Amino acid sequence: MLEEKIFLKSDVEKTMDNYEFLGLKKSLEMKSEDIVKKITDSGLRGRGGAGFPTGKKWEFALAQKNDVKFLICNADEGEPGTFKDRFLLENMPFKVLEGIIIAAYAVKANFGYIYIRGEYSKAIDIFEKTIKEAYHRGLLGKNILGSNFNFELRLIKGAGAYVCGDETSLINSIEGKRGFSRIKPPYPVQRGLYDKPTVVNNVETLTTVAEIMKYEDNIFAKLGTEKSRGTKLVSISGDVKLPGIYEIEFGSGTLKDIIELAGGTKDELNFVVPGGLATSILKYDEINIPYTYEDLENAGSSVGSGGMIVVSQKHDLIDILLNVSDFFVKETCGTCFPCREGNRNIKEILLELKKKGYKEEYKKIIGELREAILLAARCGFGQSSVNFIYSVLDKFFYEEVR
Ligand code: L3W
Repeated sequence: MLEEKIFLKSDVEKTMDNYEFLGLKKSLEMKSEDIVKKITDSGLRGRGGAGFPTGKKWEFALAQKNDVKFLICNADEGEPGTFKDRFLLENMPFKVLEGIIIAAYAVKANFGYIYIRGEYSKAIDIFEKTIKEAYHRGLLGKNILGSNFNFELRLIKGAGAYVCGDETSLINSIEGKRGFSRIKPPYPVQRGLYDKPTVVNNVETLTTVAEIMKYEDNIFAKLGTEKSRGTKLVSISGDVKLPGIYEIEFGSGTLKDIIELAGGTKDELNFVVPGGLATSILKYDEINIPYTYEDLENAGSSVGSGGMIVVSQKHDLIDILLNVSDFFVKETCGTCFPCREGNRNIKEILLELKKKGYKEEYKKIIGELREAILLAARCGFGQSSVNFIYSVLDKFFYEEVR
């Protein structure tokens, strides 16, 4: 039976008095370059969904010689099925804060923001108090913990737009503009907030950084597989008996094992969404694969955000498709017309499917729309908006037998 591997969830935080900020203290004694190297060597990849190597992003940022740089913690956790950042913000806010300060020091950013999803009122409350207390204790502001590093951190509440989880929309939103995505390149590390070099990292990524920096040895790098290092928080929901947050060492078990760890399915399994609605589904007979970036990619899906949704056979597939389609129609920011109009068209097709029954041409048209959106949408959110719908159609719908 697969067991959780506790790395990130190691400290129980109650008050700042009993939290040591060991990773931060060690980092402040190191040169920025050495911290960046340690994170590069750790093999940590971004935990927001795209999996970009964190050390590489920091290398790019450190190489920028601007006087003003920004560090943003992306806590706009809007990916359906994903709630691991909320867990971290509510239960381990000091470690989240620690990761933010370490990252800022490593890339030489003196200003930062944490952008928290507006619906996360408890997390916002906790983090507001955390920031206030951190200023009081010299963890934020001038000469942090007696060093010559200065860092100011502000909290921003999101206003309920899914697309603001995209780093460039999030940056626009902080600037007071509409949450529209920007064209990349330039990447935020080159030109981000107020056109200054900006590192945007996810909550889980930064929290993991704090834990990595706590140890002399790079123990994170020794966990997991060659291409998927360390552990990952998986938030499991849907038709499992024990939904919740599980910390999984990459490669230590299969998707099937993870479902069993979460108590198994309530009814006969139909399919699994491995990493949030932006990822393609895997059918009940495709889940006997190790939980790693490489194995999920080989299977045509992705680790994504770690938001695993388990779906049993008791649900109507067309209703699910319509529900998901509705989400993307509402949440597309509308800047790129293939995403805006494509998602609207897909909904129309699904409504027709519900009324008249399945036709093979539906899959073909939705496949072409997916291709067009993938080519033309500016942001990863738009580009991945049809993955779920197309993969369900592809794997479950045939004209002869439905
Ligand atoms: C510098 C290069 N930076 C890629 C960076 C890029 C981004 C990350 C992944 O986007 C969306 C995006 C995220 N020089 C770079 C570079 N980067 N090449 O790496 O980018 P990429 O291109 O691999 O993926 P993408 O599909 O275009 C993905 C966002 O997803 N994301 C989600 C985060 C969500 C949360 C949350 O819900 N709280 O954190 C994760 O990456 O922002 O918009 O940073 O700039 N040559």
